[in-house]
Amino acid sequence: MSNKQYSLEELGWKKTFKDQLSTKEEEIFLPARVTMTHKGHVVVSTGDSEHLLKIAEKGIGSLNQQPTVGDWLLLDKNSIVPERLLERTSLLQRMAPGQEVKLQPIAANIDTLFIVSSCNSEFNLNRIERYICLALEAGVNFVLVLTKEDLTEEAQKYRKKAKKLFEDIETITINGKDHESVQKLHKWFEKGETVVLLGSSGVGKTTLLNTINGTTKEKTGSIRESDEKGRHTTTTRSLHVMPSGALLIDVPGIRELQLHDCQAGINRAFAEIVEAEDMCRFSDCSHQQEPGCAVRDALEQGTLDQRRLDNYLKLKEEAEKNTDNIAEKQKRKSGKKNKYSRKWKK
Ligand SMILES: Nc1nc2c(ncn2[C@@H]2O[C@H](COP(=O)(O)OP(=O)(O)OP(=O)(O)O)[C@@H](O)[C@H]2O)c(=O)[nH]1
Ligand SMILES: [Mg+2]
Ligand SMILES: [Zn+2]
Repeated sequence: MSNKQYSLEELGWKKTFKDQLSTKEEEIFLPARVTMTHKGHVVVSTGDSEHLLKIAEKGIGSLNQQPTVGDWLLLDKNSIVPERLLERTSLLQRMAPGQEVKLQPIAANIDTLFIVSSCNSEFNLNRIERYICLALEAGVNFVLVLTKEDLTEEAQKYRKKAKKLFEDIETITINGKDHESVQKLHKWFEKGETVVLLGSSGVGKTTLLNTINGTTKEKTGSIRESDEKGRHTTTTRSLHVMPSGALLIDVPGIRELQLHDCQAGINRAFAEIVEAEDMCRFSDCSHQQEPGCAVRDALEQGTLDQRRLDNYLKLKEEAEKNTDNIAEKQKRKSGKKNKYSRKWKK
């Protein structure tokens, strides 16, 4: 963020956050929004000033969870130590990449998710469906933004394919480098509204941010010619105040969006499959050999799409497995704590 000063409202402060503070708390605490997260630290802004907070192994100050970009914290007015993380209106999270079983918050207090994909070989229906599940589960509004329309004759073909993924999904094709083209997104940029850009590396998230801002301030990077893959240019999550007064969050390119605890989102994203499943004779039908399988019937009649079915089954299994693994880990953790407390009492 720049050195400019903002009011809390200009940073996205709303009644739902204010309502979480008692009169006493309003006196002693300063609300601050997380405007940047990077390895080991977060930057928060109170509107008047910015502060860098280190993340210790156990979190920051007395917070019981790790803050992420978009979060609201209450800081002690004197010491600037964070005391409390305000309840989020929404949270986008995924399984952390790597071997360790843990969750990673992506962004919090989001009004709209821009699922960014480009009109080239990066475009992938299965991947876009993951993002749709994530948005539906988190209860945030979402829009599909297809960049690089200027580099192909087939932008409308991509758009048509994408539109079929979900009823009424808003799908906008743009040239992210062109100021006029980007105007198509303006209705989501109302003052105080928070929009997050998510997508693979190289799809043009930062380019879009710069064009909307009318600057070249944030670093962008070319994609590889051989496979059109990005080079993971952006390495921090950051929140920016747009000229319209909206808040735009840019995030590093996502390699893998592994879903966690996403059953409701998946069911809504694949409603036609869930509907067919309900008509299978057996409630635990695997849609393989069972008699009276409505899903196989629908496939044969061409009313269900095999690709969507395969992706649905895959996402469902993955999300269930991840949910179980996290629950298992939490159980082990709380078991450990109990053991220690027993030891102390002896
Ligand atoms: N022609 C054209 N090029 C674009 C468009 N959007 C992005 N680019 C180019 O695509 C490349 C990647 O853009 P970035 O904005 O760095 O992509 P990113 O999504 O931020 O990538 P990461 O930060 O790695 O996640 C750059 O060379 C941009 O100039 C577009 O709509 N049209
Ligand atoms: Mg970027
Ligand atoms: Zn079946």
